[in-house]
Parts: sequence; C-alpha cells; structure tokens
Amino acid sequence: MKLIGSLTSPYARKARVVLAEKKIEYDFVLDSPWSPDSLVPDLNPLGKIPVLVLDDDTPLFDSRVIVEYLDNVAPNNKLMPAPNRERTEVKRWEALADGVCDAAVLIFLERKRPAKAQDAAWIARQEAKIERSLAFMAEQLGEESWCMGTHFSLADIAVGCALGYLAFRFPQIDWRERHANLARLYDKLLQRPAFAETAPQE
Ligand code: GSF
Repeated sequence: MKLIGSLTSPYARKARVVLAEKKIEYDFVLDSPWSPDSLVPDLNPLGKIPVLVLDDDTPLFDSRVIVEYLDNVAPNNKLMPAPNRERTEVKRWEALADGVCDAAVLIFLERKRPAKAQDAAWIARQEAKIERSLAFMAEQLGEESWCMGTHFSLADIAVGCALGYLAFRFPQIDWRERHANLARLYDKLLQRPAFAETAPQE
C-alpha cells in the first residue's frame, strides 16, 4: 500500500505513526496538494493529504478513516478499543486533536495572504479554538500516563501530532509552560521511534 502525504502534515504524520506502531509496510509518496501538478485530486476529490492507496488501488481518506482501517487490518498493537464507550472517547480525543490542527492550518494559510488581506478576527477565532482545546486536553489528561489513562492509544498519537504541529509552526504558543502535563506526554511520545522518525520537517 502507498501513503500519499508530506513531511509537514500533522494528519499525514498521524497515519505514519500508526503505520509504524502497527509495523505495517508501505511506500511513502511525497505529494504536496498545493502544487499545480499534484496527483492528490485524482485520488481524493477533496484534494487533501493523507491518502492511503490500498493494493487494489482503493484510495482511503481522510486520516481518521485511514487510521481506523489500519488499526482493524492488523491485529497487533491495537490502538483503539472495541466499539464501546472507550472507543468513543478515543475518537473524541482524535476529533479534538484534528480540530486543533484544522485551526492551526487555517491560521498558517491566512498568514500567507498579503498582510492587508489577513482577517485578524478570523485568526483570533482560530487561536481561541486552539487555546480552549489545549486547556481541555490538559484537564482531561490530568496526571494520567496516557490520554485514555493506563494505556497508549490512538488518542495519544492524535494529540502528539497536534502538539508537534503547534511546536513546528507556532513556537510562540507556549503550551509547554502552561500545560506541563501535555509537555510531559509529548516528550514521552518523542521517545517512541514512530514519533521520533516522523517529526515535521520542511
Ligand atoms: C484534513 C487533511 C488536510 O487538511 C484529514 O486527513 O484528517 N480531515 C483531513 N490536509 C491538508 C494538508 S496539511 O495541512 O496537513 C491538505 O491536504 N490541504 C490541501 C487543501 O486543498 O486543503
């Protein structure tokens, strides 16, 4: 199978971390959806990465669909519990983490516009989403070892990718100082080869 992505996308990183944690072999194909000759729209009508292309050429998107497929297709190292209340909680963590990435990406794109065209209120609205979400994550994590308490799960992977994207694109957001437990979780995740080997890079 092939993962179409980039070295900076937090959503592609989530898929890459899951592939590594599940020890699934794949080809990583770099394709920026922003380049005029990108092949992404031919695979995903939404024109977004990541896309997982299965061996029968079926394209899977978006990252949540990809990681759920990967967790189901390989029995080892389960990252999501069976359908029950805990699974719902893992998926809410993922929705929260992906939402932080969504807001961060919107700020990043808005700031690429000419300064006069940038909408300060729009940027402030996205920053507020990030701040509220970080506080919510910190409150939910508390002093637990992992997002779901005693065991590592997809929730930690999604949160780690979101925090890593903030550190990469918005080093001025001082989430480490304000939420020491999130910093501890992120530093612990960086000890895992799957995270260390997928750190965002230009
Ligand atoms: C979001 C992917 C996304 O926005 C997912 O996979 O979870 N809900 C989707 N990807 C960006 C790249 S990045 O910022 O990570 C993307 O492909 N943007 C191109 C576009 O046209 O929006």
